Amino acid sequence: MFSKFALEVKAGQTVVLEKFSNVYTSRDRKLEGYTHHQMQAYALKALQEDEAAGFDTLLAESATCWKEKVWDRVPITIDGPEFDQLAIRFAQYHMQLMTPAHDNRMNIGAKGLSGEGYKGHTFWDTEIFLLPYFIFNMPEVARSLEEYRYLSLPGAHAKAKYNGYEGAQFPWESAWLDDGEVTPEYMGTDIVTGQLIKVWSGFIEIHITADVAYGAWQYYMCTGDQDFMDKYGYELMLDCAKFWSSRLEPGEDGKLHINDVVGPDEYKEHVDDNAFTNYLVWWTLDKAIEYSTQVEEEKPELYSKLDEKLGLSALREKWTEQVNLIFLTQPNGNGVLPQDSTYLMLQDIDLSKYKKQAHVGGIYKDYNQEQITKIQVSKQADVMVLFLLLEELFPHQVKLSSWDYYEPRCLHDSSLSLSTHSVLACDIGDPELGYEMFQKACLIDLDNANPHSSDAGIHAASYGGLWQCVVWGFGGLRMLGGKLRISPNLPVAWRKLSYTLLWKGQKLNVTVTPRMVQINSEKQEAPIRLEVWGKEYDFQEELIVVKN
Ligand code: IFM
Repeated sequence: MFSKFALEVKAGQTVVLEKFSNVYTSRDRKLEGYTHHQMQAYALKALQEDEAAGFDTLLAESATCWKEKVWDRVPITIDGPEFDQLAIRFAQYHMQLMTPAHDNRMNIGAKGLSGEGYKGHTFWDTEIFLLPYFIFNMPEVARSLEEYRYLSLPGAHAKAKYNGYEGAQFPWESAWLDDGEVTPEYMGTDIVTGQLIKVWSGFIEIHITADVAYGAWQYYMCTGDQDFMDKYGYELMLDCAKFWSSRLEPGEDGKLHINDVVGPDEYKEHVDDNAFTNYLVWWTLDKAIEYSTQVEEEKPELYSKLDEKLGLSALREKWTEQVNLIFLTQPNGNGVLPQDSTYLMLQDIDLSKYKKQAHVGGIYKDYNQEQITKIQVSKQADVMVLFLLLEELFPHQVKLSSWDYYEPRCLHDSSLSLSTHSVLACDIGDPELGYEMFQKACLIDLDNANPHSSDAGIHAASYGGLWQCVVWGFGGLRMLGGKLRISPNLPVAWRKLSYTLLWKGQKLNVTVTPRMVQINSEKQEAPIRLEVWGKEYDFQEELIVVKN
């Protein structure tokens, strides 16, 4: 719809044009049952009210709302280069704006609300990159995102059934609740064959089903929201385990394998035993055994409901037989954890041209996907994400050797990659390397030298990643096996960092300087146990730890 305005202005005269607009859709809960005309009337009335209030009033109201809901509620202050502060605020701005916190039938699109890339679909980006920000700062929003997954179970059941499996197999790309899998089947043209490229993720990038289970658990561990678990969480996690149990394949070695998958590193298609996938599947089954036993003992009514829905008793027996047979790859002689059964044996080529590339995806100009799959080159963090999620399973030396092995082979062609590498660099004791990665991650959408990188929309998950760099990497925050740890690692460019977090409903203010961490609890509630720089503490009001 076009509007034309004509007016005469004198040279030097200022003209101010105020435009009021609003958007309503038939999916808005408050417009349910409205006819098209009723919706139009509703929207028009709202516009007239806005116009009557005037631009300045609306601007002031908006600023107050942002201040109360975001800047005062989740204050993050970096005493260091101004750009770093700007970048984290830009990340918070987008995370707030793009998250449909008002409606649990919706989730976050991979491009937020800023562009049409990925058609607004939701990926693992939510659970692994964005959810932690909300869990630690706005748990009610995190719960809504989790409820979306629960409400999407019918689509996940349909996908599992279609593929000949049981339980819930979550779609790689997800949209409206009952849509099920919405990943496009083909995209782009193969430079070698000239044919359309098949998008295998929708068929075999199956780790999403473990990521969903992990997200629910992380939410529960940090918030202690038992109501969520009773209504949704247990069922969600157990249904995921049910799928995995039916997906495991017995091998000739007596182990259970997961063959023909795409792991997080999408440059490797049709691989067997992707480490990230297998370890998280093992973790999901382990948790399912623990929770189904616990629910049976402590909540018999809930247990019989879940048993009726999922067939829990027989399942637990199967899970117990399976869990220790799952093939879990072990570090090689150099301490490197193999990403899958073939990666370390693939051809090594000189990647310097692509490591220096100005635009992502340069390797596709020289090789097609089939060829890339045969080269030791990664699109994004894979084993590194595993180290982040199940940190306590892997020794320091394995993380170090694996970082040194995989990072030079990783092109960071996905915007999800740099932040994980940054956090891991801090974990292996190199915050300067972490800072270098963080600085690059800040530029993903903010780089003036690369103005078209966001044409299809901003890179939503990278904003959760930036928060992880600042608060998890440099700020040292982590939930590990249900326990809180705050072991900061400031880069030299930062003199001080402060942030807040919610731990089981208690608000904590954290201030970090290079050699000190101070943690204050806003209300003196239950004592909190946490680990700081390798030592355990219990505190109620204030804890100050100085580094030796
Ligand atoms: O989920 C990601 C994936 O890991 C890499 N390609 C883009 C997707 C959406 O952000």
